[in-house]
Amino acid sequence: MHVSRRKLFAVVAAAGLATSGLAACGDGTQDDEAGGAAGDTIVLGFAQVGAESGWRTANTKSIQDSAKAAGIDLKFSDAQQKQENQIKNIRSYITQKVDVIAFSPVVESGWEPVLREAKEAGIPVVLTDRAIDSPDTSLYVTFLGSDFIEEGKRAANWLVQEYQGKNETVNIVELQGTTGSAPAIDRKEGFAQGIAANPNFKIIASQTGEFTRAKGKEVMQAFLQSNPDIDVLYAHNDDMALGAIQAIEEAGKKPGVDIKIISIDGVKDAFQAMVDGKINVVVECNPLLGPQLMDVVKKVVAGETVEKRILTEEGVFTQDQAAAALPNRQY
Ligand code: GYE
Repeated sequence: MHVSRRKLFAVVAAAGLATSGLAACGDGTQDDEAGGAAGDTIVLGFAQVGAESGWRTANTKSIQDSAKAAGIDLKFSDAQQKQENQIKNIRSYITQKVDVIAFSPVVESGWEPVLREAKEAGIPVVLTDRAIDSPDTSLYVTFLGSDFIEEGKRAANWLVQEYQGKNETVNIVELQGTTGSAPAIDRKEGFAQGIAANPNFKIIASQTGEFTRAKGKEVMQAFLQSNPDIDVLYAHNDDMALGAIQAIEEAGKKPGVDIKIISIDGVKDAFQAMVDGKINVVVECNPLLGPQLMDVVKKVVAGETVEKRILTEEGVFTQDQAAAALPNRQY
């Protein structure tokens, strides 16, 4: 009997079996042709969040480059930070009968219906970069990405060290990422946990800057107008921090000195800002998920087991390390 990759996945998944190498022999059935590629070529549908940040640009490039290198036929879409678009794009991959769907969920909630459709069609789904909040973990094969709570804690740890032994109030403003997204929720929470033990740390304003430079600048301008006494900016990503730097300079203050800046991601522009003394610390979040994603996709198609959670490894960089690290930054 001829069994397509998708049906095989459904069978393996339903039986809860981990079968190695079973589907390694591509079958070249019509189902495969329907995926848009002939024979053994794996077709991957990737529903990207958007192009909101330097991190995202690097992430997209990594996925495109590594699909090419792995000989995987990539169907790519950009949802412009809108969940409705992303759902539409995922549905279109289901209709096209791709072999695997991967996506970076713009927000955490509201994915069950479309992921159930994928499951019923026997198409495995891989979450990359951002998680969903559904308790039904059978809706996806694995989640590949960073630990955003840990990143928030690392950001807070730097602050705790910086003010160690000083008994003064520290007024913090926070630029949050996209409302409802895993990195915005978790980076907020991790940071709050990290500063909780010391009541001197006060978050006096916290608002979304949607992970973009333009919005980061706009919200920082508003923060500066209503709060004359800001000591620290905690930005959930570099782009918002870079936008905020402009607002701070336009207000006649020195970023990195008058207002200390903590950021997350670690794109080159943020390293340059550290070298220039304008950002104090960057918690790294690695966007180069492409190679790991292609490995996972190949394994899933081959019927091999993959870990339910694949973590990426990341560091923390301060101004004194920035100049040495800058030439080697890949994004
Ligand atoms: O930090 C931000 C991007 O989901 C980790 O999304 C990602 C975040 C990243 O827009 O720059």
